[in-house]
Amino acid sequence: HPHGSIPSISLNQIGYRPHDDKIALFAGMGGSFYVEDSKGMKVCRGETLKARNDAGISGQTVYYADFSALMKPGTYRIVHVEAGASEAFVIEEKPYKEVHKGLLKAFYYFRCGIELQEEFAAPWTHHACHLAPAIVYGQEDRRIDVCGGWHDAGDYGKYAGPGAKAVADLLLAFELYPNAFVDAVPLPETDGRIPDVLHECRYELDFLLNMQDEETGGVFHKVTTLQFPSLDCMPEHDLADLYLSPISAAATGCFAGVMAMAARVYQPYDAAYAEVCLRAAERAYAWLERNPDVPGFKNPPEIATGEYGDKLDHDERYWASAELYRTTGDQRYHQALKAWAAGNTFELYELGWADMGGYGTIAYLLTEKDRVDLKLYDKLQCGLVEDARRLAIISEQDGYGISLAPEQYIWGSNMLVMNNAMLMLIAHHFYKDSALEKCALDHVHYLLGRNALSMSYVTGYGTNPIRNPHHRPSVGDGVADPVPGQVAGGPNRHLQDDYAKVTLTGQPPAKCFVDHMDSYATNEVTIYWNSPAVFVFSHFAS
Ligand code: G3I
Ligand code: 9MR
Ligand code: ZN
Repeated sequence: HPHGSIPSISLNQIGYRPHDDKIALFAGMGGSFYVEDSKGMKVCRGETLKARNDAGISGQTVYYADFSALMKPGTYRIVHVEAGASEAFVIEEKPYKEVHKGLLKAFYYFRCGIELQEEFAAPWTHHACHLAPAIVYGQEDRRIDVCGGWHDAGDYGKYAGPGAKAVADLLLAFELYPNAFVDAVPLPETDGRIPDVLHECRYELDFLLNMQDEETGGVFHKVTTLQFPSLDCMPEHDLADLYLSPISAAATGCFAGVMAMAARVYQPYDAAYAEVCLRAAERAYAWLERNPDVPGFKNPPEIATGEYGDKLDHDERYWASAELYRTTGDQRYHQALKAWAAGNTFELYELGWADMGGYGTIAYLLTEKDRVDLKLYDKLQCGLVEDARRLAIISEQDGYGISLAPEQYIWGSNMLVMNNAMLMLIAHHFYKDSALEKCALDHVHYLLGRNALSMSYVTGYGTNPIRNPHHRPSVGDGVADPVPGQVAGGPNRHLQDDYAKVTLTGQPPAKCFVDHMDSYATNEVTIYWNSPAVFVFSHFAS
């Protein structure tokens, strides 16, 4: 039989744990299959059992090849008797350990303002970048040093909201799954005392602290050049003036949330730093109180970089009060969060860069039970599990076992995939519902190749990973392989870039993805697509 990958077999390209369900998917064709070991011995055989019509999402019928009975650790291929064989995958106790580490290491590669040295970055090194102080937009003679932090994405902007989401996901992963972070990444700061994930988050938190206006306590929405540089521009060559866009309530609210969170998490390791974070959170909160009703952020006319517009700041204010309450126990914050929760003006379970209510809800649900309003607590907990179960029900109907409706294959759909898995795992944390855990794992399988394109959406991991992300260092560094461990945006049915328009018109939603560097609306990478993936993989790696 022919070896080599054919696109109609899709599975988790890294592999499976011995006791997990193991299901490969055949697109458009059922029939007999067998699994062979690395010596070519057939170790199990079967018939595809059920088929799911996935017409509205991937445009095909999907057949299930279940080889869950195979539990012996080893390296295998699955062979469809007519279509051919998959690439090799493993069955082992901890198959996701390396990819988990890679997803976290990606944040180091996103670092700005520091040289990425050979010892930690080889071969993806670059010089220190974006070192000049930034001009405050509208106050041209005022400059502020906001060096450091992570680049947002394939571009070199640094945006407060997306940064706060990314840090929040990583800190939550550490709070819920500390065992997943025992090994060193390693990083320049690795000291064997403070877990590396906290070193990495501090790199961004220090930057965010500089984004807080010393005069008012408000937080600048973003710092970027006026225009995006060319796609092959290395960060150290991006020398155009940097501008701080105006302060926004959304940025200030999520800054307060993530700083209050950091104050709690860093307390046992560095009490002085925890204090700095808490003071910053309180100053941001005071700004919010002084500015109860401000318009949402819009790019100033000269600034053409990512807008991250957000019309509604109630969710960020809710998150800030929930986190400050969890950290300080001050009833003032408790009253505020109860009022926001009762207001019904925003979603309580969203984990996006714009809709952040979920972080407030999670903070409250993780508060000691003797400090909460039990009625509200129960309401939020029931709502969370209902939402998670709703996602699991959608997944049961889906050809590839995930929770996205057809209209949710949008820019950054892989964030929704990982956010949904994260929400299910948090519900599982409270309810120990193994169906939710299994469903979250199906989302892992999707990200690592069990999808309509049989592609791993994580650079450097899996047998058929994306290779050409819209990521300036990966384009400009002269290294053949892209920077590893980065999650691509994923299928986007709205075809919002020219390359996608030309190549993908007419494709079903889940196939609106192209592994080309010009397709920024499907194949860019960002910190906040990586961060929920770190959370989810932490569960399965710990
Ligand atoms: O949610 C709506 C949906 O209700 C609607 O039906 C659909 C139809 O247009 O759109 C959905 O909104 C999309 C939105 O993302 C959802 O978050 C918009 O179309 C889409 O344009 C928007 O894309 C954002 C994109 O910037 C353009 O603004 C992405 O979320 C966001 O991740 C991305 O972020 C960029 C930064 O601007 C710059 N840095 C890189 C980064 C990643 O590409
Ligand atoms: O490279 C930019 C990418 O990081 C952004 O996410 C995207 C949307 O804001 O824009 C990209 O820049 C493109 C610009 O919008 C249009 N001309 C081509 C640019 C890519 O080379
Ligand atoms: Zn930089």
